[in-house]
Amino acid sequence: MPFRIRDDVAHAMEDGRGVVALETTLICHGLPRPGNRAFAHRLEEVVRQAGAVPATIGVLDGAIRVGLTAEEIDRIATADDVLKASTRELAFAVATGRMAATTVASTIHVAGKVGISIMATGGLGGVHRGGESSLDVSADLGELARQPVAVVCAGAKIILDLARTLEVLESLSVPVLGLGTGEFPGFYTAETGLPVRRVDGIEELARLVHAQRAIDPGVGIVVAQKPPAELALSARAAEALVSDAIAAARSAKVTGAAETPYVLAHMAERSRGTTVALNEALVLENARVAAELAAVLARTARP
Ligand code: PSU
Ligand code: MN
Repeated sequence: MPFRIRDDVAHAMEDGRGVVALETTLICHGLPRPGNRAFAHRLEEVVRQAGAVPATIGVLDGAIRVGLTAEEIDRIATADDVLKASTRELAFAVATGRMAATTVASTIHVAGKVGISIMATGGLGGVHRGGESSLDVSADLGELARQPVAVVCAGAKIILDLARTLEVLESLSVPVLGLGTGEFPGFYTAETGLPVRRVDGIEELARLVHAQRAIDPGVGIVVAQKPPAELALSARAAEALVSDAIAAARSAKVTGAAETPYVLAHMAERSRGTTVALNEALVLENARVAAELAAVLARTARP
């Protein structure tokens, strides 16, 4: 088995306590160094404080680690040559011993395989702008259609074509819920004008997750909440940053897996760190809510 589950994560799963899967692409390719390392530890701490066990997932020394140790988090957050591994890259990373960070797609793939049903992240991947001709559509969407994992996020990244992203999720029969909002959030901004089904409160959300599992147990769920209001950008401010960043990526001919990290880094630089503070704050908030959801689901689980 290429999966190595940290002891406390395995025990929590055996005892039916809440576990929250966390990804490493956000740590290694989404947030700038050196702050990414302390942030990864803080993220785990937030999950613990909210009553669940965090399992940060990544590939190290030829094994998929479900629950990196503190030392492993330090290694992956500071290493130079970390692969961004979507699901199809997992086997390559395991077979070659390459250090690899997992995306939403590969994190929920691993979570689904080992039986973890909640994940937290920042913003989902989706249909890229121009995706109708480039066919650049994140593997996050296809994986959500085949892993029974609820992903707590701030919607999908504003760098994408959000309307088409929602269309694909509908085609894939993946429920998209707005937690405390009827508008699909766009990561840096709450204002997208795109409607989603609204749920209010963790208890109502938990009932919905239970119902989904009973009805269509092979499929994931998107749980989207607004980015924190104190730091969130207006739609217009976000759009200005995004269009510049995408134009820069196009002229630098950055495509494929490198595009999202490039665009995020460009916006971080142009906003002088504003987007980084916002990104960190929204991920922490999503992790807290994911942990609360995991705890409620564990408490209300049917035997
Ligand atoms: N959320 C963040 N920052 C990130 C990501 C999510 O706040 O960097 C990552 C996730 O790992 C997601 C990936 O799966 O961005 C999407 O990459 P792509 O567009 O190449 O599929
Ligand atoms: Mn892509």
